[in-house]
Amino acid sequence: MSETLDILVEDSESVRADNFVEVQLDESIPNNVDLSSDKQLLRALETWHPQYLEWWKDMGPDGFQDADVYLRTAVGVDPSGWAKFGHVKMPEYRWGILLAPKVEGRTIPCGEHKGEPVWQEVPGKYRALLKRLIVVQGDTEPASVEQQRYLGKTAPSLYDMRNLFQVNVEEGRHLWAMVYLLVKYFGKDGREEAQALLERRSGQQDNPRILGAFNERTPDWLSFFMFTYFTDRDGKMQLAALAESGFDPLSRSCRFMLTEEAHHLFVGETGVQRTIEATCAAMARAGITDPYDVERVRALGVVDLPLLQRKANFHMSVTRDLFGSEISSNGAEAFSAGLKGRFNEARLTGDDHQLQDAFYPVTQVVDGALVVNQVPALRAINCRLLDDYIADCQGGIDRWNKTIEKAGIAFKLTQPHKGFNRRIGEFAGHRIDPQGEIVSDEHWQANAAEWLPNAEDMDFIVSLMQPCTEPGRFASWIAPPRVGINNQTGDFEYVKIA
Ligand code: BYC
Repeated sequence: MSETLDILVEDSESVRADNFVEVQLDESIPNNVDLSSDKQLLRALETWHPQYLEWWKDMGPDGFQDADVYLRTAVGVDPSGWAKFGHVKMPEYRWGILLAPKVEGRTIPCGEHKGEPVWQEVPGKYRALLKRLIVVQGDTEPASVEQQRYLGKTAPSLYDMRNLFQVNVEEGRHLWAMVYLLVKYFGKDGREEAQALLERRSGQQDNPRILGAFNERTPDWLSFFMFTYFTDRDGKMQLAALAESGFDPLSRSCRFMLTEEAHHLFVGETGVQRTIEATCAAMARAGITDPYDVERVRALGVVDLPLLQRKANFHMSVTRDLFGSEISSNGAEAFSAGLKGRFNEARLTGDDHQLQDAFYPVTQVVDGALVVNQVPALRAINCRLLDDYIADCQGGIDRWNKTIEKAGIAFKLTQPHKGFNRRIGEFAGHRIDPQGEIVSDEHWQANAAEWLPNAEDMDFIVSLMQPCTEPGRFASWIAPPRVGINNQTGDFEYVKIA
């Protein structure tokens, strides 16, 4: 399902739940993988389940475990009716294992095994590589819940609070999806990895989450919206690449996860959009047209646009690091093995999907200058996915800019240069400004506060983050949504706080 289509479903239609495919909902773990016929697997998952609940209670939304939240629960995998809505206490959410339907006759879309039937079991010689991909994917899911743990307390409305919790429970379900694969297909190792997924902690020094961005803080709602727009979009791209996997159970898991991911992107895009709407409206009321008249804009209780740009710069740059090094032998290996494709691999035309003789342009720093070099395409797989990601980010940014333009404010949000503020890959260790100029360390230090959120910005944001929990009310800095979730009215009580 496309991002746009899912947004339409979420926003304007009541999602029907009467048309699902073979999902056993009344079992202890709802599933469409016939869990009850595999007693050993069922036992392993039933052992993991209480540990997962412990983790959820310790690290899930703080202070809201007893609240009744209007949540969407996946009850099937048919695109026309896969979810139902209702008030649920989060620890009682029905986290299930749902795979998209099998595509009969599916073949491996890329790499050395292109055209061979997809694997239903783990291909022995790629076991370690495949397990690593699943573990890395799985690790991001609980990490994001941990990062967002305290946000409920400063929610700008019950509508937003509900969206936060929806994202959180679905990240929990995505963890279940990866744990199912580990436990079913990787024996004892897999069970140990499933355990370790509950033990690492975002930001913890001794046992951190695997990837950098998932150890950063998500301290406020602007970070949350930027995270769900930019970082969940890495989720979209990576899940789409894994949905092309020759290991069919991984492909099917990721295909279904993508339907849920679309809502997370919607939360991010509309969250930033509504922030911009509130800013533009307040500026118009006060007769302010200069977006850099920051002091006066902030006095109105809204977020100034230059601050939004700095927030976006931060989230874009740390998320770009999640694609790994632009030139990577791991990336080449995963593609050649047929374990991970490019974005839309099966639908790409114009090459042989094996890329033995192909090249791809990669920007590199050579002798203090940025140079585009043609690099063997196999080794540049990560770079290509990153470039596709950067292109995919632009749609929402253009829509945000339209709102600013319509308000008559001369300001445009932009994406910084690919090399800006990077810690992984070709640009790591270099100071590159948002325009793509290589600058000295001294110049960077003198200007960083213009490019990335500074201490004053963070203090201001904290001052804005006052909770607003009366049904139908919104904090000053964010406009109400155009449509309620599942078409609910404006004053609907999305969260009944205990
Ligand atoms: N931070 O050859 P390299 C989501 C490690 S988000 C720390 O450069 P490779 C979600 C790398 O692990 C999607 N370490 O790159 C979003 C490797 O270590 P090992 C998550 C990093 O391996 C929001 C070493 O550096 N899914 O779903 O080709 C909310 C050399 O690696 C980083 C996936 O990422 C970093 N940023 O690519 C909730 C898909 N980058 O193995 C959820 C699965 C690299 O030598 N993962 N390293 O110890 C992958 O496809 C790959 O693991 C990566 C890295 C693309 C992440």
